[in-house]
Amino acid sequence: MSSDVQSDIHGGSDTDSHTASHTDSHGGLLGGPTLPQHRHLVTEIPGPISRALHERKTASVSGGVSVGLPAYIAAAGGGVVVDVDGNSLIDLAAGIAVTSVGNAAPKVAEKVARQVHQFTHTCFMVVPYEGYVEVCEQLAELTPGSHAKKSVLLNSGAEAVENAVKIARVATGRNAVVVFDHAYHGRTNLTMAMTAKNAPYKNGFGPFAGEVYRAPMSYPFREPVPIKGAEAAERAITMIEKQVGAENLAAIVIEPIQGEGGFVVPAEGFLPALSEWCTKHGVVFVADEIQTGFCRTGDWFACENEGVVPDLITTAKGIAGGLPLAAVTGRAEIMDAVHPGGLGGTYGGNPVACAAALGAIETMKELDLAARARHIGQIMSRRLHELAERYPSIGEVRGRGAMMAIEVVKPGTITPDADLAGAVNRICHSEGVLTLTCGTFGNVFRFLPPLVIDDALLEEGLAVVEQVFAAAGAPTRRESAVVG
Ligand code: PLZ
Repeated sequence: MSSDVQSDIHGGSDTDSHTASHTDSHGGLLGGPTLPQHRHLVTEIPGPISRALHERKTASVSGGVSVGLPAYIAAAGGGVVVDVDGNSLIDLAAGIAVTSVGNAAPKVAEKVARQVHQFTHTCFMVVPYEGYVEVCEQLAELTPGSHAKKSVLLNSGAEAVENAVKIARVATGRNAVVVFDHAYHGRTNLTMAMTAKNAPYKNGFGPFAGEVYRAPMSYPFREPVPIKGAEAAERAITMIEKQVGAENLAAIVIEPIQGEGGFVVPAEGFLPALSEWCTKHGVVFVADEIQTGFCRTGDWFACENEGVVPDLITTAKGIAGGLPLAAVTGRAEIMDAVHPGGLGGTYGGNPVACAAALGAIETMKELDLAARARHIGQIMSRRLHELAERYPSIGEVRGRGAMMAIEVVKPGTITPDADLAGAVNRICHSEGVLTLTCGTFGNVFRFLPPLVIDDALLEEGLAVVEQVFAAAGAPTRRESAVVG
């Protein structure tokens, strides 16, 4: 990267009213909330320096690793990511719901810097350190339920899900695991089996782990006949009882709002009914809150919305402001069912990642980011509903807090329109707004802004999305009325 690009970014005089209000304790560093909070394009996207880097990527990185937008990033903070060509993009992705506290958040950067100078690794299983214990104490305090809780720390979401299954199996002495249609739980062998969507996650990677059973999800937009949450739960429970048998079932694993599967919010009553059935039959209810957790949906955890208290909860992503950390937290007696030495890994709960998590959690508390997520949700919901009024290609606006999406369909039907969703996504990128798609049918356009994004920037990002819908050729209601 050229040094003038760096000085451009850093030297930007544009520290106007859009600059994030958090104080800058790192005057000399790139990134973080010191960056001007604006959309500012100086080249086409990706620009020439990014394109050159991408050639090197193509030559050196496995073709199996694809990139949504090949704009290479030099700095990021607040609600922007700045690329090596000096373009400042509005971040509506947060690295897939990870940098909820913002990129290079001051408390995270501070604690990481201090830790990295003290020690970087001992392996907690060899000689321990306080940070790991402190993160587990925070998890016990923050996750739903007032019962005694314990945790194990790991490196990735998939690893947390794998460990939740291991723990549930030992605690129950049973093998089977139930997951749901449209679920996403990771890319390791066991979690591939738990993930629903074949391409790109599973295709050709089998054979998959056994004893994983898939139950019907509550997906209100796609129900042939509208049914209540309790009825959808009954449908899943009948399948489980008839095809698996409660006596064989170790755990039900479910995302309270599905992430990669399409931001599917189950009908009210679905989660509580499943959780109650689990309690009655000695089945471990595992909430996979890897994407929904840590303030994203407007509560510390999405389960809280309906008062569901999971037996185990998996977390990752937002927990550590961008450093790799994940956890399984749950009822002390379940977590302690595992024999000594049964859980672990070289890097799990690495001290630098733990320091980052403590910085991120402190930031969430101090800035009340759950409230911020609710506020962001109000802004997004208002604008996306306005958009849906205009464009019948938007079949549904859904989500909660700072986790919202629109499902793109052929007007007047529920037939997915992945082409239009993809086109909108690509044009948003070239207009300087970093967005993502998701969904089993690839037709869900989702928004996961950092929770510290300022209102003006968020509104601007959503205004671009609105313009892009027209540019992508989406028919308006009036046009489709004429055609149809
Ligand atoms: N459970 C609910 O959302 C990760 C995956 C992106 P890891 N989602 C983003 C991709 O294409 O790989 C996720 C999740 C839920 C588990 C995971 C897995 O978390 O940290 O990616 O392993």
